Amino acid sequence: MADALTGNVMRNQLKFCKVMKLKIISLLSLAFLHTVQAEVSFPRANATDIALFPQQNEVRNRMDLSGVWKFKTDPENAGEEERWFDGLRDSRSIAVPGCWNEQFTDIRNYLGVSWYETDTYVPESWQGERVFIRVGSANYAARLWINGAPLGCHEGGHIPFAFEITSFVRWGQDNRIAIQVENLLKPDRVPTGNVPGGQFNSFPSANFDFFPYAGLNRAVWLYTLPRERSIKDITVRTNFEGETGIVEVEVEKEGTASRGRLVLSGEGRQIELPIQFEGDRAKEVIRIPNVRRWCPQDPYLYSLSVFLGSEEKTLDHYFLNVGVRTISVTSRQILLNGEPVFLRGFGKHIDFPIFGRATANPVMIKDFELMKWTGANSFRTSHYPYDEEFMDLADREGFLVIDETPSVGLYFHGDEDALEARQKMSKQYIRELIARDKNHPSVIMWCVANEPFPKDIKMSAVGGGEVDPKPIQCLEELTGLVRSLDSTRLVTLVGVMSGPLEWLASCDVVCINRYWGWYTNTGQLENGVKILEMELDGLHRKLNKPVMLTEFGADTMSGFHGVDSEMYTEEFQVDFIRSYLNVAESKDFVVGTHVWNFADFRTGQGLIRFMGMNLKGVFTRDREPKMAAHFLRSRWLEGSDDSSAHEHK
Ligand code: GCB
Repeated sequence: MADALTGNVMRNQLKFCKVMKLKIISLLSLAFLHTVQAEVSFPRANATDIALFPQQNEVRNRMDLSGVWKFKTDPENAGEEERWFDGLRDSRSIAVPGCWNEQFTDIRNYLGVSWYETDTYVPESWQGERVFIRVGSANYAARLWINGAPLGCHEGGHIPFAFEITSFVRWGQDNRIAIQVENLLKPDRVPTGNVPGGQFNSFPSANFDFFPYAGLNRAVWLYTLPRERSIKDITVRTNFEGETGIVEVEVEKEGTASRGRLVLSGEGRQIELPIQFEGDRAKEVIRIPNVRRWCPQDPYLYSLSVFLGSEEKTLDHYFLNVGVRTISVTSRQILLNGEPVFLRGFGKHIDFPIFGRATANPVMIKDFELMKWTGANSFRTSHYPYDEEFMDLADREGFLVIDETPSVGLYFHGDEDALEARQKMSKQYIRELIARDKNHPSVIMWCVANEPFPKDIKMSAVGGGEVDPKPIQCLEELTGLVRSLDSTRLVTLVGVMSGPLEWLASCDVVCINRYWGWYTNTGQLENGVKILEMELDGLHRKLNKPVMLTEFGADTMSGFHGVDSEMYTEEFQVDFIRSYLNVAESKDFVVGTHVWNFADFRTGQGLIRFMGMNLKGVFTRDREPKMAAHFLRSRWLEGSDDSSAHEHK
């Protein structure tokens, strides 16, 4: 029986791969036409400059530059030579944050060079401070000018970058900020695009399954730091000794200050401790008797203020929320505060009509509301880091987050230089993401890649066979880098269906995406679920680690019903999700189930994406529930398996 199933699996996989390889359109030449190269005059952003989000307090200032900016596309890439950074002519208006593909009617698929410009007044009162610019996300590559002078560049979307602009500022006057952004899809970028023989036959030719929304998708800030002495970074690590919470605070500073203090408050108590620097670092431990532990049922946050200087004279001050919790694994469980926890929730996207992938705070609030409404306690930031506000909210709402880098669509064959460039980018993303998110109690696991793709997927369908050591080495480098930067959290990468299990060996939790009964064994859910069961047992037997289903789901047209549970009907989606949950929950080594996806989302155009949409959401793109959302609520929140009773609530 197992052999017959395996044979069937192999045949179906071959068919799947052939379809995927059909009609590969090579747009490489177009991509390279517009290659923008960094020069000496454009220093690269430094990952550590994004460690602390801008704050307004008695010593720091910040200014949100969100609003309507000037915008102009530059398909010939002539702007730099023509000095567009001195002032855009014949520009149009664009909202920042916002992606250009959704705001205009004529550049939906345009990913080439574009220019943004705004003028901003910098008050005289800021003179004497250090002034920085922080760009929340420029997808994909950006170069900045201030008052016509080149400032710096950054590569990689979905993650902030910052530059000091003090020496360029005109105090008490308007200052012109020009940002050039381009989002060309290339095999040496991460995520990858225009990959010969790539995974997705779609237009635009992304090697990933979501629309490559381009532009300034998150807010741009100006902010100040005290000139002579400032706090550069704070790292908080938490633990317990019995009922006492241990909060280790490491502070990194710049400049001459030699001391400061920590003030932690919560539960009506305040604990104050002096800190003394050795070199640029100070480390102190705060002990909280009868500590309140952060967890989904009680996401309690203590307030921590870090001061530089003396009580009489504050030189710098930064505030953080602190959730006291631990996270660890055994061979069958994830332990939160030493207790087993099961992750129930979703793989998500940041995606909404007109906003595209840009910050949309009401949508963010709604998403948390709806996730709580289903009874979810967890989500993955598939397939890129989300906005800082999103992570703050996860802390406050008690969600357990798998925080993912943008390394989706990785592959390890072909051009060596491209592989090296991708590996470098994946490492850069890890450094940036950990620098940005390391103090969020909600983040329990870093994910270094989604579905890295083997050259010959059929070879490794059931494990065994010859395994190429190169990908394993690349992936181990990534998980190793995470461990060297943060030993207090778990690390994983998410395995593709039929990917070699050897690739998953360096993970703390074996995370897999599975679509048996959808992409293979199409429509035959019963067979699909049998394979899933065999596979889960095999994975745990061989790797002896907890396993998590990070994706499973079925495209479903909202309002589409059938007497028979057929593909695309709401009934099929419920059956699919129910069958997978039943199998997963019957295994004591399965530690979580994330349904793919929380909501329908925009993709490129392609044969398997009707109307350029992935329809696997349990909510529609505008957040209306499908039957599956009611089903999950019954199951997760009310412990019942009856979706029909809740259909029309
Ligand atoms: C996957 C990918 C995800 C896709 C999904 C699908 O395995 O990780 O990005 O959207 O499958 O629906 O095909």
